[in-house]
Amino acid sequence: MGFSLFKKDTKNKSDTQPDENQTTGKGLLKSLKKGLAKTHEILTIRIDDLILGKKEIDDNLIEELEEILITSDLGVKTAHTLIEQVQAMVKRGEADKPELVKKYLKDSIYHKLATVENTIPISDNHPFVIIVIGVNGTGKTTTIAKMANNYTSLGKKVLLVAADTFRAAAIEQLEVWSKRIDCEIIKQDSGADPSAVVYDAIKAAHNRNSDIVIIDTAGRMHTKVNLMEELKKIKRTMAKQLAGAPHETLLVLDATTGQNALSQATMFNEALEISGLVLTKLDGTAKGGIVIGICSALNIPLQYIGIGEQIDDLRPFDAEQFIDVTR
Ligand SMILES: Nc1nc2c(ncn2[C@@H]2O[C@H](COP(=O)(O)OP(=O)(O)OP(=O)(O)O)[C@@H](O)[C@H]2O)c(=O)[nH]1
Ligand SMILES: [Mg+2]
Repeated sequence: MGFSLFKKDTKNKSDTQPDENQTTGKGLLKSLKKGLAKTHEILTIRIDDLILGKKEIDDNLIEELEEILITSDLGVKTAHTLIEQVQAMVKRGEADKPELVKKYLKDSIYHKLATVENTIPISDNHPFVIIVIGVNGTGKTTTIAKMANNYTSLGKKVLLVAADTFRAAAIEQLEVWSKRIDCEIIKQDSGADPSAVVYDAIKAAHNRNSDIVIIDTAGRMHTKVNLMEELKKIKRTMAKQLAGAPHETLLVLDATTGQNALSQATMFNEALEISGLVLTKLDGTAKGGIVIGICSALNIPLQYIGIGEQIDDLRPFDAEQFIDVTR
């Protein structure tokens, strides 16, 4: 059985006062709309304008549709695939009205995103180990704090692991969060081997009966082979110690990077088999639509979205809501 990170009646331990709109859903919809503004525009205004008054689907309409999708932030590959599918439908006689094409596009974007449920099955694994990776500054440590806060609020015993040993400030940052959330942390001095820190942490998790272990790693460029090897070593180390670990490998992507997020996801996935994505900073960008291309190209679910810097600003991703807001 799955275990959801979020519950509607979650009591939050945060001492910050989040924007009321943010928690009531109004603010969330606003953030989502802002982050996915381009996708919203494509699926509504531009396609509506295109099909307005048109009764049949001809080559011109398909061509213009393709142009709209390609100039969007869905990504070129996703746009091509969608058009090919529309052409095949028209050929088979399954879509004889432009309205049907619009409905098909919306439905297929939904299906590209709704591949996997947004739950983390922690119940079968004790401790449940999550490793969080990504390029520099995407929001890994902040996302970890948000997740830890939610799990703690649900009564889970969380152990944070400071495996970003590259900078002393990174260890301190996680320590500050652990105090604020009131959860345990495993750390060593900066410069320590991150695999050694993780080894200690898994041992500690057994001794302390931790439910969930969340490992923070140093930001790294997806193109740096030696740094990717370091992450592989961390994963090997824990797999030897605890069968099945890590149970979740989360890649954190910064929505403001747009198309570059796809190459990050592709390379991190090749090296480390990502199990879930987190898309952060959706509160400050109009480039969030790239995630549709990533989910469909790599078949990895988007688990969470970050919509601000506060501890409450993390939401499970809901494909239905995503498509609803683009209506
Ligand atoms: N607006 C906004 N800012 C965010 C979000 N998530 C993280 N940030 C901010 O992004 C900045 C970097 O966040 P960190 O969590 O330190 O990023 P990181 O990936 O751990 O960075 P490195 O460890 O240096 O690679 C901080 O200023 C965060 O407050 C978000 O969802 N929205
Ligand atoms: Mg960090």
